[in-house]
Amino acid sequence: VHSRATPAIMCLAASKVNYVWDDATANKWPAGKEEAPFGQMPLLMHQGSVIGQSQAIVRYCATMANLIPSNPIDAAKSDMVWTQAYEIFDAMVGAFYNAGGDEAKVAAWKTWMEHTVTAKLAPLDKILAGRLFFGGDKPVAADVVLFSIMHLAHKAVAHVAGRPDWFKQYPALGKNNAAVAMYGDIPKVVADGVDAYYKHP
Ligand SMILES: N[C@@H](CCC(=O)N[C@@H](CS)C(=O)NCC(=O)O)C(=O)O
Repeated sequence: VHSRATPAIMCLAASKVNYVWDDATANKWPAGKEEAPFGQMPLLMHQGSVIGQSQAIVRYCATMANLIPSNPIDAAKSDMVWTQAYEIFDAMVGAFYNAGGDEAKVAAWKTWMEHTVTAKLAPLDKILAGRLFFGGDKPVAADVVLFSIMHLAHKAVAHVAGRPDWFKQYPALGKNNAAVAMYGDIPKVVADGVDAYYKHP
């Protein structure tokens, strides 16, 4: 399924870095739990090391994919943007796990869909400041991770009638999203037909 590993996969795809998406191990879970540093998925295995925590995995994959700006301030600016994007994801996970029953769950998704996403996008639109990419003339981790998380968000509500158009108020973010969608092998990941784990009921 597309979930917490997706932003890291998209970073590798953006720069056409080879990877193996081992969903067989994931689907045998909890068989691999003992090997996981924090007992959870996703995991990255590379050159004999096992890395847990999806955001650490994103940073490593973004490094491998040359998506981290070499200037430390530019790298921090990219990190702050993609960490903000994760707040959209985390709030979606919160709605998914809402324990208040069916009505409360739908209400939590409604709040996320109609308020949280746009509220989190508003400062990102200011930071983008009408440029095509957060990285200037080419995508950096900020662009790819934001794209990935909005892709997961769109997949989560694709079946919901009356879902909002999140980029309507933010045409520059919409253009950024459309440009990242065409970058490297990202179109292949977008079109892979793999379902999303977190979905509106
Ligand atoms: N903070 C962790 C959270 C990881 C997490 O919640 N993983 C869940 C799946 S989305 C998991 O492994 N659940 C199965 C388990 O805990 O055994 C990350 O971002 O990687």
